[in-house]
Amino acid sequence: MGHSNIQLPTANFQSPSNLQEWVEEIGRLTKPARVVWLDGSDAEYERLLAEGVDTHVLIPLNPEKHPGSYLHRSHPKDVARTEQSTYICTPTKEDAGPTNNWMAPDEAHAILDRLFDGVMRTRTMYVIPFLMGPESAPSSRVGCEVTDSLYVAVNMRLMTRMGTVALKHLGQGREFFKGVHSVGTLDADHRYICHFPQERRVYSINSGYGGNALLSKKCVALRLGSWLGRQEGWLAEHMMLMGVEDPQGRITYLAGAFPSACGKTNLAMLRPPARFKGYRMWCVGDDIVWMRVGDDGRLYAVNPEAGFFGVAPGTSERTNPHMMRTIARHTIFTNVALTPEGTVWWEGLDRPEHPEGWLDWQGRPWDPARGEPAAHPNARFTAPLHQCPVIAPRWNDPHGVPIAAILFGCRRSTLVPLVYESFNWQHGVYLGATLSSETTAAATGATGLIRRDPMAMRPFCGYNMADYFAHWLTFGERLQHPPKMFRVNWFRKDERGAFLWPGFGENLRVLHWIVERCHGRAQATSTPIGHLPGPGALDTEGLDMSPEALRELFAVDRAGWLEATKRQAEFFQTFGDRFPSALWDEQQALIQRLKTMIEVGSRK
Ligand code: OXD
Ligand code: MN
Repeated sequence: MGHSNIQLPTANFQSPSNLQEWVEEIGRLTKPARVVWLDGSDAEYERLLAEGVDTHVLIPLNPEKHPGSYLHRSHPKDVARTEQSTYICTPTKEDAGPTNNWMAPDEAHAILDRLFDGVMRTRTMYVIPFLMGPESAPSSRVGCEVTDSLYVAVNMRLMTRMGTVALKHLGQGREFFKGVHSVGTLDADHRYICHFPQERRVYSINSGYGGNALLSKKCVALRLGSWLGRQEGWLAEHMMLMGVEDPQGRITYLAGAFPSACGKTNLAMLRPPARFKGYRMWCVGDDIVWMRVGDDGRLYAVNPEAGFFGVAPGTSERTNPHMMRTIARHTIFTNVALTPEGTVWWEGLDRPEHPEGWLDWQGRPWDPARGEPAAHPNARFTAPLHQCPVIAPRWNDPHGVPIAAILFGCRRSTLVPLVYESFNWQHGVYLGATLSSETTAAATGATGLIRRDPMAMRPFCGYNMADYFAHWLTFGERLQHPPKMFRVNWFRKDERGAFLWPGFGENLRVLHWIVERCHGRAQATSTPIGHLPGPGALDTEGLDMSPEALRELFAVDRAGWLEATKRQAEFFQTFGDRFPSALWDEQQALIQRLKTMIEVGSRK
């Protein structure tokens, strides 16, 4: 890298020497034609957008309908996270555990050194310092991503607190997360997303797609973050974070882990149905939380991100009116359909009245008769958090918000009731560790298969999940006032395949019961699997639901659960001796309770 082509940070943009040295090291490897340090200013963002339009990376949308917004089309084979090319590179395979792909650090570095050598020779290398977490928060952490993708650069501007603010936080000589990304040739056969937790580094090559390329998100905030959290005594989780304000003005904060594309975003900004007059919902985040034990022995959480990278299909005025406001301006859309008026469209938005001249997500004329979707099922939007009309006033609070309840949600058409509460923290960890869900389009591979997804973290835990469960257990011991923990499932179906529960805004009925439980007011019935809403405790008035459907939603299927414990045991066994015995004990206790179910007075 000749010094002549390095655009040095300006005087008011002093980068610490350890950061400079690292950027130079990556420059020597990737040999970019140009290096541009990003400061995060508005003017710079406008310049990048203009460059994106000139180079056809971004298509400007109708400025009246979508002010400041753009469409990007990814390579058709680069449309989702690719877990098969994602590696945890710890010194031993056991440290990565059975749920992760593992590669020895030396072997991974050798492959990456070869692939990255000169990869940016004709390209610009953007240097993107970013801050995860609120400004001035001791729990916030700095990272830096270098990338040759302008799309990544503009997305990082929306997703993180980026540029000068991060450098201010970093100071001299402090540790930071290091991310190196190149779109390379987009060759899926040589795609690698490699994490080196011990080095706080991640390298990603041959994909430009969100979760593979916006390294702050899954790679840093979750995979490296979870590893660091274990060292330092905190938790990095795949959770939404919201506040439920009651008519008295009291806000109760809930965090919820749900697998990808299972409705975290819709839940985090739910609009209360008419029945809940005086209630307001406040969104703090929709995808990631960092949680710590506060000085008062309570659980506190922040959203380390500053933007939404949400799934477009299915988002509409009906399902998420607040998100529709959020993405009404300054938004980057990826892989949605384009109309001749310069507006965007996706399945589930509304009924396409006259789709003449529409282009599908690949830019091809869209013919609905062909039966192919106009938008990719994993099409996305990127928008800043502050545009959300119900963003929580405390979303930037350096202390975070106190968490009263943790939800573990899944997408299961059978067995798992609509909602139930754990007996205590340890049982709650068991509910999280046994989460399983039907797969969605957020990752490549078949959809609709049941896979085990503990705490919704299976694709995102940067170390052996047995150690992760143990970390959850000891973390809980430090909480003098632990939150309550719940399992929820909005996705139960009847024999004909129709959803039993209306979902969306009506989920507030479930949240209401949860909040009331947190304040010691709602009734519950004890069953072998946990506390279910007591008779009449869940408000179902005005719902068009048959008594059979309701019964079904709260039934405890003894044989089904006994069978489920066998699948759980198979999973637990994959961790060998490392698996915490406390969770085996929880399972044994459950089996005992199920076997004596009649005596404990359950419904079946
Ligand atoms: C996401 C995911 O993009 O979980 O948030 O895939
Ligand atoms: Mn996610």
